[in-house]
Amino acid sequence: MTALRQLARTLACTGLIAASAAATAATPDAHVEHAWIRWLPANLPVAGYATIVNDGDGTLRLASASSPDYTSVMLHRSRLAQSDSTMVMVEHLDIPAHANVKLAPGGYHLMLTHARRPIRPGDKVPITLSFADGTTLQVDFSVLPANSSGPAD
Ligand SMILES: [Cu+2]
Repeated sequence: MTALRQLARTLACTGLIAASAAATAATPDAHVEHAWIRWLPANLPVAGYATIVNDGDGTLRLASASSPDYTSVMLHRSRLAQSDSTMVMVEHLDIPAHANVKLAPGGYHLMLTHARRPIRPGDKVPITLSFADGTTLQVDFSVLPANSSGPAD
């Protein structure tokens, strides 16, 4: 690669970073681990799982989530009632200070419906988590096969 092309690339990257930083709201003192989606065929609704870690001194309240790849992203909780499992909508999810909350099969999850593009295992789906204090966190969720039990560590 010539020096000029290298410079052009560097400038393009810098511009991109500056533009996205300006468009993004403040981020909370938190991070997300093990973000993944269990892929299902036939454009069925899929569930997103992750561990949200609150690194801050105050409770963080997850208020909503959205993705450019799905029309709707809802916060759900699975409940095992007798032999069958039901899902209920959750208004918000509190992550205590210096603690984490796991979104995992059988419990809390993000319910993603109506994919806007064909989604396959191996894809990344960006999801923006919005918190009650106005901060947002954008996380890439890895799309894993239907029989997966989560990302390998
Ligand atoms: Cu659900």
